[in-house]
Amino acid sequence: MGPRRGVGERVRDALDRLEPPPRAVDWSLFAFVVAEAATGLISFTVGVPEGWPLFWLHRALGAGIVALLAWKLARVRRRLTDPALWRRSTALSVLTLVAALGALGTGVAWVFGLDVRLSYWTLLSVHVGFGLALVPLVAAHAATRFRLPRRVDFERRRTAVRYFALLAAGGATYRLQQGVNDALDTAGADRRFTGSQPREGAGNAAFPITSWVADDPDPIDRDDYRLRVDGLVSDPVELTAADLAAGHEMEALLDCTSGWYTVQEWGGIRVGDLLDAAGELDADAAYVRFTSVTGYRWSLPIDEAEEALLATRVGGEQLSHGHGAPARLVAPDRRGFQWVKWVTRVEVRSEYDLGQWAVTLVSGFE
Ligand SMILES: Nc1nc2c(c(=O)[nH]1)N[C@H]1C(S)=C(S)[C@@H](COP(=O)(O)O)O[C@H]1N2
Ligand SMILES: [Mo]
Repeated sequence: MGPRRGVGERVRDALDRLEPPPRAVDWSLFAFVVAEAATGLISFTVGVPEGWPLFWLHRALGAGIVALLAWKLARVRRRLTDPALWRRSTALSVLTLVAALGALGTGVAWVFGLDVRLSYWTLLSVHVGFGLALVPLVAAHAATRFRLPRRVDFERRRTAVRYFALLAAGGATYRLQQGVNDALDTAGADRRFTGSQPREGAGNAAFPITSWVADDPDPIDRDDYRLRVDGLVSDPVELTAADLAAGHEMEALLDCTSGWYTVQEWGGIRVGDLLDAAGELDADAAYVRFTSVTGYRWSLPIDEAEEALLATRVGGEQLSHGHGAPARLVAPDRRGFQWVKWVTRVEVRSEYDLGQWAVTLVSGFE
């Protein structure tokens, strides 16, 4: 029996035992960062609860990066603190470190329920910014000191076990952290599986007005407004705002990728009924594309689209301009960026619209 040891010492011992060889740490950091960017971006498209493992993986990888970065910093510390060892590439290394700490710090703070806004940006958007900057930085940093991974670095059977342990520890940390949130009742406690935090209340004022990137059109005059329903239909039509007030209602949850969600009662017209107004569907009809007055657009498979709502009302009020008046798409189980606002065209199509991904990023720029 040795002398009793403190918790800190034991954690350090456990970390020492898990530590992979230096080159494996470096390559793992690279791989984990790429995996974080991938899981982070893909998670933007996930709105159904069955997608939860992706969010857990993102958190576990993040916790893994904390450990990998700690090992790495312990090893290269002197290259940063001793001016005699500074090279031109040191500046890049420091920049990469800053981006990594920024991404980790904002990620952890977000998980703890911190809900600050930096002017237009939520903490989660800042996290995304750091994360996206980190990928090219890590790639450039790796290129300045490029050493191919050797098989021996990863070969030992223990390596796989170590990585599994690392991810499991990451998952466990997150689970533990949830307990802390619940106990302290922080804003992190009632977030969704996507990490989004609730915005309570009903109607226009209850939730933020968000544009994905730069969309900011002038208000649309209700009397001049026309909605075109066309594409693979027998009788294309133009409808007025009054035509859309069909009295259909639906409760649906809007979950924005900038980190908030709201449950609202939406009113308007079922898209299936909207399409009926344009006659028969062509046999090739497979998608319905919703296009905004700004050009912003998104498509849904036709079966899903028919169940969606083109909303003119929210929480018993007329939809406000900021929230997409005269009409916006309500697409249950889809992330917020797919809920097209200021819809002026509904088009039935035979093909998937790959271009929508680019358009949602650039629409609104002159
Ligand atoms: N035309 C258009 N529709 C849009 C957007 C946009 O930028 N342009 N932003 C989307 C995003 S990112 C979200 S989260 C929701 C936000 O809806 P809200 O502003 O009513 O809260 O609208 C979506 N619809
Ligand atoms: Mo969003």
